[in-house]
Amino acid sequence: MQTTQSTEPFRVISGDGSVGNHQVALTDEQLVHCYRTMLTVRAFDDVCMKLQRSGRIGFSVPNKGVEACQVGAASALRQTDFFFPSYRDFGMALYHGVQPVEMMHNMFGNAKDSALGRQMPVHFSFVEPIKFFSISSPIGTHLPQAVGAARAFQMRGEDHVALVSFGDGGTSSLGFHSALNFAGVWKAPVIFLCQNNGWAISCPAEEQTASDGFAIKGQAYGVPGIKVDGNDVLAMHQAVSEAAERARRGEGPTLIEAVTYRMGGHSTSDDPSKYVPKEILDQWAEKDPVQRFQSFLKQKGLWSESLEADLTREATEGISAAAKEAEATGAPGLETIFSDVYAELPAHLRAQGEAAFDLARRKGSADAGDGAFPL
Ligand SMILES: Cc1ncc(C[n+]2csc(CCOP(=O)(O)OP(=O)(O)O)c2C)c(N)n1
Ligand SMILES: [Mg+2]
Repeated sequence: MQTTQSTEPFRVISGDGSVGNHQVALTDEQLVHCYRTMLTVRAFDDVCMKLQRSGRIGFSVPNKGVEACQVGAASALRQTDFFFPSYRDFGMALYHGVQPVEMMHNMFGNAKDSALGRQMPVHFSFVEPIKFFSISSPIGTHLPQAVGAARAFQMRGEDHVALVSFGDGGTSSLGFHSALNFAGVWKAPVIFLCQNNGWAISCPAEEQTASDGFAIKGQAYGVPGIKVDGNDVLAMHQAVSEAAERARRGEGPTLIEAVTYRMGGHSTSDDPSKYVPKEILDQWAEKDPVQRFQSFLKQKGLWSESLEADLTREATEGISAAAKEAEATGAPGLETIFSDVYAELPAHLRAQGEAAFDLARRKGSADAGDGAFPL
């Protein structure tokens, strides 16, 4: 596997879907599940975009183009491993069995949201069926958290692995450097997954760093780096599997640079047509990860038109039903503003709470607003 900007990333599935002599490690059932998850990510994005544009939710983050990174990586890990995701990674949760409706509760910030509306939309956190840590808006803060968790596994003699996922922009954060340093020194069982999707909002990856790509940044910390085709589910699966095996053998962390492309906006607050060159977008559309994986499934004899129709219907109907259910679920109670932090509420918060409840009793609770979000 290669590390530098100037070399080609590790790839398994060619443009026509063939894999040559490569041994496919996933079962047929797992391969179809990868495809199902990618289609579900697209359906979730699509519905959320419509919900946001019609003012029913405040914000969303598109994943078009980066589905193979998330799904390939998740398919290489166990449900008992720990995920420290970025906001473009919910395919990892879907792959391991989190239900779309649980995600939709977060998008609406309702009473069934695991964060009770205290987080932004797309900032999911789940305890079951996987340990999917609360997504952090501040870029790079979750990398040291993942190393801390990995260090704890080591000290307790557990064989879990922590996977932390972040973007090309995330490599400029302080958290990236301190996390790689500690992980290298401790040989912590952590996988750093840098999804180089070409952009950090409107800053192109080539202006993000003067180094020869991102995988090479591990060298300074004694962490091996590899560069992988992030639009290739099987290459991602293999790279993350090998990194996880290394970590479980006690050989320490790996930095994986997954080369991919963000084919949509940064978020629903962004207009990428202002800065993404159309000809580059067209080139990446040719490498669409969902199409590539579909071509592979065809070559393997696993794809049919009826499978496509069934999976598409399952994804779109499932997400629409989830959105309806989440929209119909009430908002968290006003008292939840004050719960879950202190075992005993301090006097000043008690006084604030009483004032808020009194106001609500006299004036009624605030409604959900007009959907505008100040971001
Ligand atoms: C510490 C910090 N600085 C700036 C921001 C604003 N911001 C939000 S997303 C983002 C770009 C991140 O780009 P990248 O890490 O490449 O991830 P991508 O969005 O491409 O997946 C920035 C600068 C932030 N959230 N946190
Ligand atoms: Mg990026």
